[in-house]
Amino acid sequence: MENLGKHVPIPLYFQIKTRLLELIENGQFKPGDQVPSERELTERFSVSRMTARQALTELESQGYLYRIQGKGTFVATPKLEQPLAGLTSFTEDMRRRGLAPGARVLTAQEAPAGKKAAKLLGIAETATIFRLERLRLADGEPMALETSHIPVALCPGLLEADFRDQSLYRILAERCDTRLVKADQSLEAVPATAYDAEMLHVREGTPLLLMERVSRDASDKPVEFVRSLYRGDRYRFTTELIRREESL
Ligand code: 16G
Repeated sequence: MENLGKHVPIPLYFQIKTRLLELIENGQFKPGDQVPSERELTERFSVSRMTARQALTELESQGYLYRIQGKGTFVATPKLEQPLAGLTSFTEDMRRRGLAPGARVLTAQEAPAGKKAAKLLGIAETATIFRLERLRLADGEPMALETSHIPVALCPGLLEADFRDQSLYRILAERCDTRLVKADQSLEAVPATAYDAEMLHVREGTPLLLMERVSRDASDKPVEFVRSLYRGDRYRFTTELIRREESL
């Protein structure tokens, strides 16, 4: 790596970060490779330990690097690219990438819908919903925390299903002949709470991508309201934009 420009108005930590990023992006550092330590960067670039740390910490929080206590800092596998256009299930998404989908069931219960779910699902607040909270895994690694709400009247008996290795969308189709064909979805960034952080194996405060989705069947009936928290360091959402008319 070349020396830093000490007389340019670009912070030294940022210059180091950019150098490392170039090496990752052009494949000289591959996923799993160890990158130079704080001490090595300090010596190599004649900078303070804090400067070297800041470069590594930013790359870590942006998902390019990960640290193993006592071992060092390594290049992370690239983020999963997920198109926002299609209505797919987690199970389908992971299989398509050649990853093994899995889930840890955190809650599976029947309960009154409550205000928000009732409004979004178009049912009474006192109507019973099936509430399923799952930690979604890809090859055993936590990817998302997902809480689904489904009116029990639309598909009774979900409580008996084993959601550790079964797709909710598949069960809805097979048991209740319910197929989801469209959805409204929002996306926003939120910081990980202590609970999210523990579940998703990230640090508290790490940016997560919160998606809220109401999915409907062919008759336009809302079937599920889902709140999904995706790891911001493992996902990149993509979308195709089409310019429909000029209004300049
Ligand atoms: C996806 C959906 C979620 C759906 C789940 C079903 C997003 C943001 N979320 O994670 O709404 O409930 O898939 O997955 O895309 P499953 O069929 O594998 O249980």
